[in-house]
Amino acid sequence: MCNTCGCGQPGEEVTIRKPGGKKQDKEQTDSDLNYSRGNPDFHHGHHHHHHEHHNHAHDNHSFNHGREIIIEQDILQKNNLLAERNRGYFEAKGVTTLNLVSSPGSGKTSLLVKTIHELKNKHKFYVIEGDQQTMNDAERIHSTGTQVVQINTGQGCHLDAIMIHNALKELDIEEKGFLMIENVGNLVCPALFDLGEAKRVVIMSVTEGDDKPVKYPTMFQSADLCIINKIDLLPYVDFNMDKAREYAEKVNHHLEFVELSVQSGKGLEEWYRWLQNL
Ligand SMILES: Nc1nc2c(ncn2[C@@H]2O[C@H](COP(=O)(O)OP(=O)(O)O)[C@@H](O)[C@H]2O)c(=O)[nH]1
Ligand SMILES: [Mg+2]
Repeated sequence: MCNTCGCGQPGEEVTIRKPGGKKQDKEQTDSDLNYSRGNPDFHHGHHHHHHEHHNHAHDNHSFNHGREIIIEQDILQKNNLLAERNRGYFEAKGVTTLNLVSSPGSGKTSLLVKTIHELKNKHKFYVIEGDQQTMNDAERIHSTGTQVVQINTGQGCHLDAIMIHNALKELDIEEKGFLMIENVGNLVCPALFDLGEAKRVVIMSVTEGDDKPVKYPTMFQSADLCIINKIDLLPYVDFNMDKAREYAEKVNHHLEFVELSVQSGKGLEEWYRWLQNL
């Protein structure tokens, strides 16, 4: 279970695998990398604080609340340490890593598939897909001929640095390029977990409403670029572009914007420019 946001089940397993294999195949199953969220190393600090504070025997509400904060800080601190290790690895490999975050269905996978199709002759891409269940998105990326690893988080609502650390063992990064990490569709918890990325990209779509940035400010605060997708649907939905950008700028005045439609192709050039200028 994730003590930070409360997602997941105790002892639940995260699965990391590659597409293209026969899932029932013994060999494939053996090569699958499974590990428990209950990683003893990851929870060691939790135990330590538990005992340390129990000696004081103040078992009241405010004590419990204080302990929760300590556990949360401890887990995020461990995550940040591992994220820094991932970041060092990316730098050494010459890989520019992006963490793509959004609500479910805003178009992360569609954008990735389109981007890879259009830029794969110029740049090498690697992809890590995060979803609670299924290999669907990894299969979509695999069809472009790009190396991809799928992380299934089960009940977990976000990727963390240890999952990326483990997924990297399954990726053969043989040349410089871009590593695109598609996070689990969720505008809340992924904001808290640094994966070691160079840039964070938040994607919203015009069907979601223009007030997302003020409803989920942490995600917009921690992002470098905000893509506003599905502008082909603007004539049919009640979405005020100026308001959306104003709300987002209010929580993060450094935020850059690209308005685009993966479907019509409008605005994609600007996104490619941003990407290739990193
Ligand atoms: N109209 C329209 N639909 C889009 C666009 N981009 C993605 N979609 C659709 O939105 C749905 C969700 O897209 P997907 O890429 O799976 O979103 P993800 O959950 O963020 O990865 C799919 O049915 C896509 O075809 C777009 O620019 N315009
Ligand atoms: Mg997706």
